[in-house]
Amino acid sequence: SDKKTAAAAAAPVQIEDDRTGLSVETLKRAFADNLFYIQGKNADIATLNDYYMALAYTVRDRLLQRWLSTIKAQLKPEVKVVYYLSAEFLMGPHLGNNLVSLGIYDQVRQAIQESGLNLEELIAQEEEPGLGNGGLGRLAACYLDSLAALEIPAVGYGLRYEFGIFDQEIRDGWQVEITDKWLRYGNPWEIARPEATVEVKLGGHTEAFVDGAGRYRVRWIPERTIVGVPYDTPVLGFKNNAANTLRLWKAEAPESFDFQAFNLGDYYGAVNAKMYSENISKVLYPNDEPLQGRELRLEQQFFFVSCSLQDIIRRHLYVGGKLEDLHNSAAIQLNDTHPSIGIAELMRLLVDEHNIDWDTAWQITQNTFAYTNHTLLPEALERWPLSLFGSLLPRHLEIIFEINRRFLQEVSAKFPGDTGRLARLSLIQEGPEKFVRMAHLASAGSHAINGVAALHSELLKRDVLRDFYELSPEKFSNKTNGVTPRRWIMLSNPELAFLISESIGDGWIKNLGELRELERFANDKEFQSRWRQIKLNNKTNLAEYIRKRTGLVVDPHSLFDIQVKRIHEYKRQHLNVLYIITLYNRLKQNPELEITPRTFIFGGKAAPGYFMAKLIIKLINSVADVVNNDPDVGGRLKVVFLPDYNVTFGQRVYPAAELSEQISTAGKEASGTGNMKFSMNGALTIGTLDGANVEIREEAGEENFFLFGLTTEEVYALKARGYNPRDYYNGNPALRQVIDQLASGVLSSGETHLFAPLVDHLLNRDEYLLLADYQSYVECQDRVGEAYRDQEHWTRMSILNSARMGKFSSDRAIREYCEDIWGAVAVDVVLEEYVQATA
Ligand code: C3B
Repeated sequence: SDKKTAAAAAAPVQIEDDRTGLSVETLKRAFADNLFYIQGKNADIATLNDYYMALAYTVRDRLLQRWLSTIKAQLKPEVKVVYYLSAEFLMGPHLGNNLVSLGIYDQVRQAIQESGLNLEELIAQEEEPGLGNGGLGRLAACYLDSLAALEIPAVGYGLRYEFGIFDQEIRDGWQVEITDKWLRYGNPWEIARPEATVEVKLGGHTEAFVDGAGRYRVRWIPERTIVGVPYDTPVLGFKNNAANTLRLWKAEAPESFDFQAFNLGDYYGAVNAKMYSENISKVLYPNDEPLQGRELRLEQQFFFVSCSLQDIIRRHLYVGGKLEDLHNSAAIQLNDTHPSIGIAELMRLLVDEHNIDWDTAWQITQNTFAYTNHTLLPEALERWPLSLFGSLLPRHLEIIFEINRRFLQEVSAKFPGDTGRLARLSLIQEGPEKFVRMAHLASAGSHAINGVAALHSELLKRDVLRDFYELSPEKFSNKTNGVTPRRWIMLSNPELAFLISESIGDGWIKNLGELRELERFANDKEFQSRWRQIKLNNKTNLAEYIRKRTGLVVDPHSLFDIQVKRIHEYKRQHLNVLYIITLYNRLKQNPELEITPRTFIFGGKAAPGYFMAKLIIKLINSVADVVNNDPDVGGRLKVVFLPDYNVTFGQRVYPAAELSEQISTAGKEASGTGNMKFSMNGALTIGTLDGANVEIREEAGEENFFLFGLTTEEVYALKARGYNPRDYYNGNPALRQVIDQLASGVLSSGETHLFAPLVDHLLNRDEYLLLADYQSYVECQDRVGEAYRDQEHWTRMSILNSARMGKFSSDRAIREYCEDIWGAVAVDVVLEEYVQATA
């Protein structure tokens, strides 16, 4: 210890603030301090979660300076801010990502290790905020990451659901939904801002009046008022000074007590009103492509949109802006139609509350809003019954009628006498029951409309929004989706990230196009073997996780063939199952058959009310039972359904995948984004020409992509001719055997009726053309199995896939939005010195 003292004396004295210092010593001290003073625990009684919280606060302290400096840099009249309005943000766990963004992963790992703990274990403690269903919510999260990485001023606005997407358990092969109590142990990443609360009105009726200036005006006499309280979460840029904000609204009652009712002794009635208000942000609707919305869903949409627009206007006025110039300081993006009521709400705020004339207000609105469409499924296009809409938002319905009246006048002027077109374009769908068409409201009220992959944007113009395209072609563009390489390579696949950086430098993290330089190594034996070793390590980790979660033992040397995404008929998980049964039948017929050993891994949630999707989960589990336990199979095939697929689990899955299943019916998947994450991490794709698959194949090279199935044109043509799935059943013995087995009960412990609805669908309707694509899929899968035997060639294809995915960075997508739609530019953030607050 004499030596130690001498060393300490020799070292320069370093004074670091415990809240900002980044040395291992300071981090350790801050960590211990937070455990004691914030969690109120010491090592004797601390749980793993206490340690996680202490670390989260340690990291939070180290990002606050960035956050406040960013707000200061952006709070200026000349700055244009992007407002991303989305009913869903599927952010994933924050801790690991924030360590990556701050560039302090290594110091923190060491500090935690020297404190006698394991960083990975603490990271795993975090309960992920599951405030989204799937692709749409995760896209919003990737876009916030890129906005911050590019230092674009941006705010994500959404709902602070008390219960996010349900946790999924599997019991007896069936999905069971468990409430997601993600806030149970507190959320160290959010800060409530009750001083920025806003009021939202609902219900009631409207009254016309003439104001002092003799103008005709309308006032809304609402039935109830709800209060929106903002909760802010920082979104860090990667190794820069920017920290944007995700602002989520919680619904509260204006007063916790109705004193009138209380004085009359109606205590329960008073509390009831409070509960009613708070219901609005209680729970996320668990449908990814919603069928028919409920009243509460419309209340949710209006609630968060109204809060956000009031907030946007407040900021604009605070920096001294004039409302006439709103579009110069605000670009509002509608993430699908869920926030599209914002068009009518902004009109109401401008015309009714700020006394701006209609034409000016409409100019401002159109110039401010832009709309992204995410789906072609007709049943997913939102529309609200007029009666429901009018009773909840009477003033907005009037405004929509007026927008529609003027809009249809324009249409008549451009297409005189075309009454069919008027009916098709109208914001109101006529019929015995009338509806407000939200996609039409969004399209009419925006200056830009985009799809999320090249094919999807073309189909939008051709089908779903054809009349809007013919009316205003200049509004339309494509913005192919992207994903953030920070979370989906750096954080999820650190070994691969290390190898890449060692080989080509680390510029790829901010400029994913640089991955191209990996092409040089595609044939390099030494590089190939390291590439393979990393994949094997990731597979071994996933295998261990599978064993812990399900008890199943899978072989890390088998081909890991993975399909993770929401369960939906159009995504065709059951086509994958038809192939598994086909392989199984071949092995039963000839147990000596040489096949490539495979592990089929599935993950995904079904909407609780979607019977067929739930039956598909049961099917996967039933087939797993049979295949995994048959001695004739001898372990060469394994089928795994991993429960509770979420972002955290995705981070384990993509790095371990060798084959990515992207097998939707052509023309149905708008884009897909999992397809991009798989490919970046070196998986090969088996897929149809659907969504972004088309562009992935273009980039990767057709020789590095397993293509099968009908094209969109062929799908249309076949349906137009009259599709009869039974023709395929009758004409294909292997297929007939599989379908017959489904019907017979051999795959469902003798329960013959269990899969009857599935069989019935496939044989009599088969809307998604599984039987038509079956043979092509089987042959393609067989080619995959063959190709895997040549490991050198497979590895080359794998390297080339990663090398060529630069296009699918969300940074590229966000740059395109900024340039073509938002007109937003980067704002440099200068880190302010920490200044002691004085009274
Ligand atoms: C999804 C689509 O199904 C995906 O193809 C697409 O990649 C993502 O959006 C992101 O654009 N989507 C969704 O998750 N929820 C909806 N309501 C509509 C589309």
